[in-house]
Amino acid sequence: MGYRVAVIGATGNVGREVLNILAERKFPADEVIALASSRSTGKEVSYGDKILKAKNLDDFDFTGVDFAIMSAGSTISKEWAQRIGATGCIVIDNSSYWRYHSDVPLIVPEVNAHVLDAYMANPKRQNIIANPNCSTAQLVVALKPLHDFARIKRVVVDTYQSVSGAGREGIDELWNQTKGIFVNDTATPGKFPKQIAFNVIPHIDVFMEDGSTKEEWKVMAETKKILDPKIKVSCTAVRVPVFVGHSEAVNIEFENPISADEARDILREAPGISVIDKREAGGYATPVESVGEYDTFVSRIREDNTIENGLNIWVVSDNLRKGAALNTIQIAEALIERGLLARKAA
Ligand code: 11C
Repeated sequence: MGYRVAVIGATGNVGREVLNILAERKFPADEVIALASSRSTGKEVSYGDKILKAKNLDDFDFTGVDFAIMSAGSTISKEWAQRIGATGCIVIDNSSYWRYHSDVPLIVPEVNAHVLDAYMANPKRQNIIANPNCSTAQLVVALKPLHDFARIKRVVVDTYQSVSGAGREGIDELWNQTKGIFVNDTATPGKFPKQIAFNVIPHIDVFMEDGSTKEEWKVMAETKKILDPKIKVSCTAVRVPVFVGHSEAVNIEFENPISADEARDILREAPGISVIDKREAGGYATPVESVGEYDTFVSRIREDNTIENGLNIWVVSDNLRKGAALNTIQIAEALIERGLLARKAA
């Protein structure tokens, strides 16, 4: 008997990727159940060579389900996660709702899988594990091995985030505006606050009191929670007209010396990272190449001589995969590999 896995929000961009990756990685599932809101109940989604019909979340009984992977937004996660967790099912939540609760672990397995050991040993746990924001996930994968070597003091990150981070409507808006501009020179903003086709927008999520956006705040708060609360993080988050794949220009200040060559060697050995760093035209990763990949790509590794112990790197990843669906499945795999759940054979 393998595991029973419920995918909540199965008809959305991330939910579909969860189903694809469960099949690709041959996750030891005996049964995979696609769940959706009443509006999407009955829609068909692919799981490997099977077609699943989405069932209504409202009517579903989670008894005997091992994992619920939730990608249906904060409102649904707020309403459902504790209820599902109380049945003994492990909820792995993609929304931002539970991430900042002190009793909910926020996990990127390459960085802090060990946190799961203490969490699962706690009899008072709610069985909720949070998945970070996509921009944070790829950032901490790249920072972790460098932090272990030379201790990071401060990070300044500028993001270049694809429209798929804003869901199906984001993808449709870039497509429709691009066509609109060619056909009749019009681009009507809807999902995004300004034209996104042939433009960039320095605004993702709502504005906070200090002038930052919530996306920028998330990158700061989540990096501290996952990697090290002592690291100072400054972020500017920007939406760019790319369908899939987030990029980040990252400036890092370390306590101890680290050369570009040392950083390159460390990153080459690090889990979840591919280094593509030739100092020539095309010798770096761009979002287009990241699509469909599991790894986070690191390029343009160079010393920043304007500060002591400074480095610049360029980090690119598929935001729907490492930034969302893949990371949730890696959390489930980490729980199994670390012997934190009853072992089952597929
Ligand atoms: C974006 N990063 O690109 C966002 C999407 O907190 O999980 C993910 C939001 C989140 O718009």
